[in-house]
Amino acid sequence: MRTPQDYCDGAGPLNAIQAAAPMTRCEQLPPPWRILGAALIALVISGCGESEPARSATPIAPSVELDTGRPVRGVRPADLVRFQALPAYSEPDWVTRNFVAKGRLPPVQERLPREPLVFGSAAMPDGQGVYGDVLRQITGGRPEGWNYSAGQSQGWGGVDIGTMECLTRTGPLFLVDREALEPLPNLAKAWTWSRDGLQLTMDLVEGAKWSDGHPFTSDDVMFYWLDNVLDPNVSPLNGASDDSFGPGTKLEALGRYKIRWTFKRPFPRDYLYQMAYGKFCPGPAHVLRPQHPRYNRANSYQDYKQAFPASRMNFPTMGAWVVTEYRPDDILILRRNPYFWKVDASGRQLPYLDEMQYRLLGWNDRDVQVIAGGSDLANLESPASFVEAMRGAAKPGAGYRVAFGPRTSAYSVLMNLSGNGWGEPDTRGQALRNLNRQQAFRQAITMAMDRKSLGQTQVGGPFIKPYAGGLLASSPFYDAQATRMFDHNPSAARALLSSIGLVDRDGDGYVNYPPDVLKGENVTAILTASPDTITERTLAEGVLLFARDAGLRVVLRFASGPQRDALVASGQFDWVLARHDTTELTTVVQGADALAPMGPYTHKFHRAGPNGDLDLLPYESEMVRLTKAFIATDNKAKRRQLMSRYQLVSTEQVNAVGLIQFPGGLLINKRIANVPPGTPTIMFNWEEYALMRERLFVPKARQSRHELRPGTLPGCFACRPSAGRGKP
Ligand code: BQZ
Repeated sequence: MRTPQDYCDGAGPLNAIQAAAPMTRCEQLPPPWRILGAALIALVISGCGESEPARSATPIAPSVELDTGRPVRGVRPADLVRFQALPAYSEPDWVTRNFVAKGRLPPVQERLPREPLVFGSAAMPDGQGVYGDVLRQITGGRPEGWNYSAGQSQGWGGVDIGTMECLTRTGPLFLVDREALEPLPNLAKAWTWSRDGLQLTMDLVEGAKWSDGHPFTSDDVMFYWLDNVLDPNVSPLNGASDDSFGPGTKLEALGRYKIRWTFKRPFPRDYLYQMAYGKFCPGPAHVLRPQHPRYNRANSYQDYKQAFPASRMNFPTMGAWVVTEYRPDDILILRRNPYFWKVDASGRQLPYLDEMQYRLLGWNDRDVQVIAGGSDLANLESPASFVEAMRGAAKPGAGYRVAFGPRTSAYSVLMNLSGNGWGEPDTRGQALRNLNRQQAFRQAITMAMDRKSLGQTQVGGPFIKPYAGGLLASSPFYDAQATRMFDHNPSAARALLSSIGLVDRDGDGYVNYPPDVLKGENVTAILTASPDTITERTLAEGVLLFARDAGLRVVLRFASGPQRDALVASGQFDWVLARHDTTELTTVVQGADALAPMGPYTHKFHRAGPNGDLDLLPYESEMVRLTKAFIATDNKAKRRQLMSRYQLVSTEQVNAVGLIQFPGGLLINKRIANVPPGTPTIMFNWEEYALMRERLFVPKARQSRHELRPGTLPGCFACRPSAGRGKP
């Protein structure tokens, strides 16, 4: 007989969803009051007497370097990257000596494109770098395989971002002058719009090669588009679909290094942002196509997806590093790509760092390991770790520093707004969604939340601000006047619930459905959350507690990483605790089509049901109209006005229950140079993309002996193991 504790609310089994999805059983988690207690103690310890954190320009303690290096802001795109032939090129001496001189590798100028991508020194906080050393990182993910085009992750945490290159690049745009804001050239080195704006012709980098020396051409782009994005049997990682670039959009190759888009609406500049990481990052067609069912009848689409297991090394990439070694649940070793097509302004082929290591641990280990000296770089995105991280950095001789970025991190509760059967809800689930679709219910939930306490349970001080939902305060389009914040008011929340017929009829403290709905049982919402970080666990517990104060029964279902992603993507959720890991609510210009349910299958928490109809609520239709108008105009004032209206509608209607917003940070080993001050943990993309890790370097005097495979290069992928080029 299962104990009430099994279901975290003492009321016993609920439904298929709970039965279906293996959830973390609550008795593994200390009861909510114990976590809150612990956090409160941490708060007291951390909060009192400490000087104000990073916001207050003065360092927390003399030795805590909040930001080092020349502040780089308002950069013009061409100062950051440009394509140019340089008089001479160079590479690490050991590559010349052990590989080129021995005829095992063509000379560097033959490995580089006619005009490589050149990183401008002006935008390098510590100037041009030197070769050598390693970047050690941690990921809580695990590589599924190397077929990104067919949806396999390489372990997240920046692994994918380190190996995949895309048509344009947006991560570093936080450095770019807002007046000159446009995605940076990358595999597409230049583009021109037709006069009517319906066609966009792109020139690809000419003469660039995959890490196995095979030429990169428009064939790789067209294979990705035609046989992956447009193939209904294939779902690339990060969700590229024909919707991502506009229904009816065409792409054709005009030559080996020229492609042309044809769109249905003029000047869809927002699609240039979609052509960056994660939606348009082509894979090596010369390796993938032979496994694709359209070209290999013996293969199913599952065979194609799994044709490149994580155990196969040296999978060809266009990225700065190639995975050369993998020990499951232990480590991924990546070595410099000898064919990498980017250089510094002196013609030195990048990356500067010869090796990248990813230890395969838990997500919570990322910041812990930098503090312990076992890793060199981590997102500090768990507020519960802020105080410990700063304390450690303040210690004399600390090996790392803390660098806070803008307030672009946040958490919300997303409510499934589909009343149309998306995710095949049972009767309980359907009844709850019908409530999610009522404004009074959503407003009651947001009023029940005590955001101040939710923040304080994470960390004291000025880090965390209440988040109303909608655009984040750090967004250039944020309008405080248009932001409706519902203050914490449990009794007003109860009044709103009773105004829609939800009152506690059986005196157990929880409101019930009217007698004709689910025989008047308690209203129950299942909150899906990730157990991966302390922040997510304590926030989920907090939501449960504050909802209960307003008489609403919440049941927690913990599901981590890919499981949670699959549940959400298939609509199998009532509510989900969402970490803000996309770009539209900060940048707006990137991923704007995620601001509202623009298509039947595009939105995170409102999609079409089995019959294909998308049952939009009136306010959602207005949000769609406002977003379309925003995308269709370049007029800055008009855009600001549209987003103010969007903000008012989304916060007044409580499109999502915002909880907290806070600055993410970076923990950086002091060896590592060229980290732009104020790098956001997430803005136009994750920091791993924003940082341009190929430009990071370690000054000679600080170089370590942490490299595991010094003097080696990636072997070849398709040839017999013994023929490897790896070893010197
Ligand atoms: C950052 C990011 C880099 C995906 C992933 C992971 C997947 C989701 C999300 C984040 C991880 C880290 O986020 O948490 O800090 O390093 O990798 O790619 O959560 O499970 O599907 O959307 O970006």
